[in-house]
Amino acid sequence: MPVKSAVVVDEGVEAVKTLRRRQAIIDAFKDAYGTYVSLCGDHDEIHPVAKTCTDWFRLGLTRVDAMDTMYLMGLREEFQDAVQWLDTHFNLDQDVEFSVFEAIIRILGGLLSAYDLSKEPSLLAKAKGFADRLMPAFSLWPSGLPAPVVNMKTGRAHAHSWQLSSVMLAEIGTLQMEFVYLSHATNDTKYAHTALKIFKNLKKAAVAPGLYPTHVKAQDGTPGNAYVTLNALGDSLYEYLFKTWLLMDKKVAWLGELWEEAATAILERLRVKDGDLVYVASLSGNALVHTVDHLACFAAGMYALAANHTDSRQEAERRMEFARDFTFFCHNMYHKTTSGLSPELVTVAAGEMQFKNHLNYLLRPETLESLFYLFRATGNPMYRDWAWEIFEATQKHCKVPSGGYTIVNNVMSEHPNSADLQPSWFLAESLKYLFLTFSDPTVVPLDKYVFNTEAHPLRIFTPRAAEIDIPSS
Ligand code: DMJ
Repeated sequence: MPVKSAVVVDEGVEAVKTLRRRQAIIDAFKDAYGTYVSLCGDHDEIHPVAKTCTDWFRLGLTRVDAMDTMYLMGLREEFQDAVQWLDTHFNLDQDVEFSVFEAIIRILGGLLSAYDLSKEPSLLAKAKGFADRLMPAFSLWPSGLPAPVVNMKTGRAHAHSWQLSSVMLAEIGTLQMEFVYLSHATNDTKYAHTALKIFKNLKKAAVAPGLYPTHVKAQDGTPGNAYVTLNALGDSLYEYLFKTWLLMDKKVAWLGELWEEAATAILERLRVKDGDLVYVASLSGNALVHTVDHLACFAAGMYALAANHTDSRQEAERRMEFARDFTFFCHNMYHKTTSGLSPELVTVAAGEMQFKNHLNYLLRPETLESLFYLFRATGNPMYRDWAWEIFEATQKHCKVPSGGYTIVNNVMSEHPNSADLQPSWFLAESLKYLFLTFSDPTVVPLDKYVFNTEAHPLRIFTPRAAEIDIPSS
């Protein structure tokens, strides 16, 4: 009996601690969002120190990106205000050029997820209207690969001026989730066909089975270089191969095969163990490059989720082991710095992480994302404690006294200085993954939802035959 009651007390203490932490995360969100709305609510992002505003879409980006987070946190008044704001301000007839990639993951993904959770029909209508403005991007080249830039009003699509003949891997492979979901929700197959065709032709771009280079030739989709990475430029293509397959309830077999091939190749060719450190290197031709971007830290969570969807028990264990080891690596990108915040990247030499350059912290989500998946997969409270450490370091160094949060420079300093920007992904992703890490697993259950790369959860669905039957032309 005494033993049993001791356990009960411990559980109670743990539950109170979790509740307190969750509330602190909600308070941080309210501060970040409230500061944005009061100072820059008609703009995209805020510089909270200077109290100035930035626009690139002119669509209230931070609000759109943050809507599903507020919905999940139970901030329904804020959510309804956001729906109303969009009804009067979401104007697509604006002569602005923007990144198709960013538009899809943040605006389209944000609208679709907010629609999925709330079933507010105006959000789906806006998502469809917005996607239609992006469609000209897919007609610039015979390959059907998207042009990286489009003008919202005129539909003029074009390449980046510094890179006319090729497109980045992440830009061609980070739209399929949003587009297949949109087709299913609107019963209009054109988005799914446009998006799936890119994956259907992806093997043309491979430099080895399952490995794709950061640049692909825009005209015909063949390799533009021989650099393979889960860092910037490559990362989310691999994520979308896996998650698009999951989102369509694993009904598209060829997509599952593409993912399996990539998942295995990454562990076989890019995984490195050096001393206590396990990480994903990049591949330049046949040479490994031992630089790990914070961005790549999403891969730990991806493999934890993938382990649950892997038929071979041995391979599932290998994936889970990598997930645990790489999460430990990403945790140390924070834990070993002076401020407790991670730099943008580390290099690894002789079993040690080197913190030498790119020492800025951009309030990025990827490590928190992996900690969320690892906690869901294992229930080990250590992952909650690691997530909390990051939250505390953020409170200490990134919270702006007058309101909001900012990215900072020099994480190896005891007092990193502000670089004055509150990125929309801090509200869309970092705070959402934190909140979910301290919530019950029934909040966004992983057997019913898949998160896009901007942390927007989309509900798994069974595709209609017409959605996955891609015309051959
Ligand atoms: C986000 O926009 C997305 O997570 C994207 O996949 C990568 N970069 C940022 C956050 O770091």
